[in-house]
Amino acid sequence: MMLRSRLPLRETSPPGQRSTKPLPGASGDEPLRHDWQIGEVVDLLAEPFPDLLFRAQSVHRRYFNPRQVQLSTLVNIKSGACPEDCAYCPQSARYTTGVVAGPILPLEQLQTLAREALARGAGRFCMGAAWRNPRDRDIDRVVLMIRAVKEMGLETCATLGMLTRDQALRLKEAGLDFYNHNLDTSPEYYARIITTRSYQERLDTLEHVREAGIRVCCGGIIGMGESPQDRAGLLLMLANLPEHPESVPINRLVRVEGTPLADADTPDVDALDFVRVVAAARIMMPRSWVRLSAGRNEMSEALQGLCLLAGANSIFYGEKLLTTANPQVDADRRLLARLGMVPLSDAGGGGDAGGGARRESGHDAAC
Ligand code: SAM
Ligand code: DTB
Ligand code: SF4
Repeated sequence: MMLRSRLPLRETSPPGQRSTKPLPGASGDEPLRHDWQIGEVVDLLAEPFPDLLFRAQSVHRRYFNPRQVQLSTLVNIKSGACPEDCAYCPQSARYTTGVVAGPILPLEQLQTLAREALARGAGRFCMGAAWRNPRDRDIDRVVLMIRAVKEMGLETCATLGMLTRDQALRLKEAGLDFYNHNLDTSPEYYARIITTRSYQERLDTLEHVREAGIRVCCGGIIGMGESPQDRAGLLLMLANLPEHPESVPINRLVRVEGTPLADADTPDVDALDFVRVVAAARIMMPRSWVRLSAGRNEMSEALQGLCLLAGANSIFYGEKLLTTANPQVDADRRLLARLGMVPLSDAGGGGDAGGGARRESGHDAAC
């Protein structure tokens, strides 16, 4: 089903090809900030809801068409048996979660999945692996996958754990468009969640990716028992990076049975507080694609709609994330239609996902 908007969708282009004509609600351009202070981020998150959402929407309309939503499909190319101890993760070998460990996916199988994603209308294909870090021979395999997926006209994204400089360069040479590596939470809360790799190691990988010329996808998880100060700390770390990540995934914790966080004595994140984080991310990183990532399956459609109003403009599309459930494709299409929103790949691209992907390939496009 192709969705149509009543707005002339080309009025606002993705940031790589920004239109000079702002949409209603937009105001003048402001320089991007990289000097956020923790107090002002805490205050931003606590702003009265109407003011916070108005600010977020105004910023959103300055850089994006608020009716367009970018769609990415996620595939687990290597499942389970990960040596890391991330307390949220069903793929850690340290927890019994029912995830079946498997070898790296054969190339032919990956190609079939990519073809299916393309046919469903995804513009981008993201390959995830349950690795602390890939070995060089793993990179050999991923290089072949990246080439194959790119040949289909899809943009490529990978999330493989920590990378060395050389590995990042090899992925770039293969044609990788985006690399996802999350900070997950604030530096202060981090040790409560992961002990097997440091915050600095994550920052080092982000630097290697950036230096290799790959666009950065970096965000975190909300709902792991962190305080408002920690949420502010995560947003501050993201926005104060030397360049804003082109894409900022905001995950809501999916409590997977068997992981330490499944039964942790920590409250679920309040729905409106989650929206506040999305809005603050939009305000602080105005040109970035803010992705409403894990946790949508447990959210009402009204809450997802509110997140999309607060400045989220990208989702994972397809019934599965890496190991957990995501909303059905048809349900997502219906939700966007009810909101009067359109998948980016349909917006002026005649439903041609490849066309959508090409139009997004400016510096700022989402992963
Ligand atoms: N192994 C690689 C790594 O850790 O960078 C790549 C895959 S890892 C699953 C990618 C991200 O998924 C994590 O950094 C985390 O932000 C998110 N994630 C994993 N499990 C999650 C869960 N149960 N709920 C929400 N987000 C989750
Ligand atoms: C991100 O920030 N979220 C995605 C993607 N990057 C790789 C992963 C979510 C995983 C949720 C748990 C699972 O399905 O295993
Ligand atoms: Fe391994 Fe990544 Fe899961 Fe951590 S988040 S346990 S590194 S797969």
